[in-house]
Amino acid sequence: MKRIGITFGLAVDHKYSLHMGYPGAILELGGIPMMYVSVTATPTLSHHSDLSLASLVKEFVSEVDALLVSGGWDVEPAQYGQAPQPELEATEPVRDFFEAAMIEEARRQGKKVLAICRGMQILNVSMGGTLYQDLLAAGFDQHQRMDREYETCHSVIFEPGSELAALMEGATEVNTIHHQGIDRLADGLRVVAHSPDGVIEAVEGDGLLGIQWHPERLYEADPRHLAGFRWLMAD
Ligand SMILES: [Mn+2]
Repeated sequence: MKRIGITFGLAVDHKYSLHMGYPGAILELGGIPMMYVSVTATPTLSHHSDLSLASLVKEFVSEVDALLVSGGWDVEPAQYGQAPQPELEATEPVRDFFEAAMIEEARRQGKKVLAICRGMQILNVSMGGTLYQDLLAAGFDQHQRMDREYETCHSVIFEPGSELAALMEGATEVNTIHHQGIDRLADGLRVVAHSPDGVIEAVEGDGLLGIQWHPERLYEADPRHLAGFRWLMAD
């Protein structure tokens, strides 16, 4: 059975959270979800504080067959060289560094990475790309539909030949609960789906798949949304 490492972060201060659909989808496909909480690797009270972030993520990634980077709050704009704009919402700086290190290590070890919502954004940023801090402010439609997180809200247009499109078996309607999105795409990634108003909704790269919508909230109603997870679990 494949072991899939899943990263996650804060719900509110001092409390972690992970939508149950992420491990749920892995279990649905016969995999073992392994949860890796975002850590700094600098425990202040430890007498064994010789763990660097690099050595910690090396251990973590070694334990799994592939990596799933889950959704969450905003990416810190300093990560892509920008000052915060007024529309910026809560950020998770510790998580930014942790997940960027996990992604880098997974790529080094030749393990696949599926990155969802914030995950796709940190994937792009960690490889040198930038984000729109707020899609509405940048002139796009409203993509933040928390009131309909389990429903499809807009369509996506796939690029011909996309691996994800083939796995989706014709499903093109998705949910949308993000207010940030990819601006400049990182080298090594290619756009494979966008929304009608031009927001990048999925990217692919060598062993990399990024999805801006939330299939972990849709697969129970429409199993075609297991597509990304199937890709992650495949050899
Ligand atoms: Mn969207």
